[in-house]
Amino acid sequence: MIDFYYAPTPNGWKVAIMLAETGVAHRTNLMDLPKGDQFSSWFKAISPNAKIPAIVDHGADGGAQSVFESGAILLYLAEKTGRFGPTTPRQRAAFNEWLFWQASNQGPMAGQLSHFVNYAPADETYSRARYKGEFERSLAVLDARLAGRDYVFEDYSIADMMAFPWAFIAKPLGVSLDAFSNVTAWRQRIKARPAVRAAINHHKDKQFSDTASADQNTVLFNQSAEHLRS
Ligand SMILES: N[C@@H](CCC(=O)N[C@@H](CS)C(=O)NCC(=O)O)C(=O)O
Repeated sequence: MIDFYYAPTPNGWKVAIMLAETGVAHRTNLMDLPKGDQFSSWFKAISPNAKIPAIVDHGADGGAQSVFESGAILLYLAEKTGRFGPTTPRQRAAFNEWLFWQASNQGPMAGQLSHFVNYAPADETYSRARYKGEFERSLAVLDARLAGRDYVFEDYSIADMMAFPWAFIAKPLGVSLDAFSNVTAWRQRIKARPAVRAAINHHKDKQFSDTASADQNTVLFNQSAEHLRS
């Protein structure tokens, strides 16, 4: 049995998709991020960066195993189930490239764009333009990778689950996919999967409001080192 610490956000969806695709037995623990559940001591022992997603696998060899960071969780689940992941060292190197790329490029750039589009209190013209450009740049990288391919690798895999969620919500971030035809076709292909639809609808009613600005929510949007020390 796996405990899954989740909120309905792009990073939460990645793991929700993998759990739905593989059918691994799990229990979803919904985290109230605007309220600050992620800063509880018990949760920081599982996820030291105080962010979802995280899992605890109670059935791991040698006792319970906790894993934080979406890419690390996807690799762990791929290895555990023998599905959707690399099977040789050469493949592992290629998977790591695309998982690290998403976690350090596409994800943070889209996340900052989302912050300045949805939550920043005042006019943020410069910041919006900066992160829109960076997110579009990452879409161009993905588009080039997908030229002549249905998926990031030959078959549907955790590399697709990793990159899909931010591409899925590009439009509400003010980014058109029209110029990225390979990404558009890939996004449709993935969105059509029943497991993906189930995952992105998982506790959809608990999505936090796009109108809650940084002024209104000091827990979520005005963090400092103090949040991690307490
Ligand atoms: N690099 C991390 C990013 C995780 C992340 O940013 N999670 C967000 C939700 S999408 C979060 O927990 N935010 C709560 C907070 O910042 O306090 C991953 O890929 O797992």
